Amino acid sequence: MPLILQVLLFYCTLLFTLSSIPTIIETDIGSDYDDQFALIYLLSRPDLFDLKLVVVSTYNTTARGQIVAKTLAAFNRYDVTLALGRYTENNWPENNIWEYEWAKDYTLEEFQQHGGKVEYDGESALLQELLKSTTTNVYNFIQISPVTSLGHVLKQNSNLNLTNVRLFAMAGSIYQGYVNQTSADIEYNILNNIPGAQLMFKKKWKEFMLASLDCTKYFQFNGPIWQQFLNHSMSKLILDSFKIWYENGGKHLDTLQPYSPLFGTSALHDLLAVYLVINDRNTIISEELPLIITDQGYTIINKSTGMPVQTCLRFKTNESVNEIGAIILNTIINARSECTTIYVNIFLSVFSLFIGIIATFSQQYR
Ligand SMILES: [Ca+2]
Repeated sequence: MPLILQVLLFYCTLLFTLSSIPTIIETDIGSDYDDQFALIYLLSRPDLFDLKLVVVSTYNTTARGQIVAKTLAAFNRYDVTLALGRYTENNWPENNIWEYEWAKDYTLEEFQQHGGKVEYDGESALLQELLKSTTTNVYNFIQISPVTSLGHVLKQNSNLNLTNVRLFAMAGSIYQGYVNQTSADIEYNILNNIPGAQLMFKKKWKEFMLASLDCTKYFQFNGPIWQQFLNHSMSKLILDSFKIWYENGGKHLDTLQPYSPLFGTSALHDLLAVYLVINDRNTIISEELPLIITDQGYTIINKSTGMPVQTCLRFKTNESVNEIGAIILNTIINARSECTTIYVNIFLSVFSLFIGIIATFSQQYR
């Protein structure tokens, strides 16, 4: 991108974030593709999200960090801090970071040379950011990962006040499980760290909205809205990374509808958690449920001990997912071009005014 456009994009983003809410996201980006989609959508809405911190969690957090770094760089968002959660070994098949090839040549050192900020103690950085929340400085917390970094922070700081933080999480399964399962499943984000999830569900938040499997497994975009997206030059960032993820192993996931880069998306579980911030009651049916996490990892209703969680349970009509998809894909397509256009128009208006004043003065003194 030319330097002048980068500068315009940066200042345009700053202009938008003046009225948006400070936001933290915890993500295990790279394994499933939905984290990448969620992050790109979040970065496409600087009017809603003043993104402060991205924490990467579970297993190879350096590789996940590189994917976040390359995405932030694409949006010229070197003001956002990238925080690395604990690096751990594992034997889970889900550790395959199929998207890594897309970012492997963009090191964290290069990101920092470009102006990016990296915190290598991600949990400490997360705690410090959460401590900034006050009644007059409410935060969003987007949780789209096993509750690992947040889980450790909650365990070590049991008195941490989060009543000024709005939580939007992808987790759990209330009535329906994965794909065609018509009873509840143990959802992956919970299974991967049950103690962390239990702490998150016990905590008192300002607000807690949940994207559960009951909704997210239906959250796939395809058909005309996807074809229109493919034809737009601004979709390149998603298509490049989506193709690599798909070919390296993403193609084998079990989903309700078939998917491929040319046909449509896999189930974008995490993207729904970000979309919930809008509180779109025209398309989403949710209920406030008192939820707890059992020691086995099930998400169950418990009226005596469950904290209230506004839970997505289904979509209003069969068309609702397509309607949301059109909104999200158009937002991503237009984000950077619209932002730049606004600033170019402001610049041209100011320039025209300046020329007009010069012309007026030159006539007066002729
Ligand atoms: Ca995730």
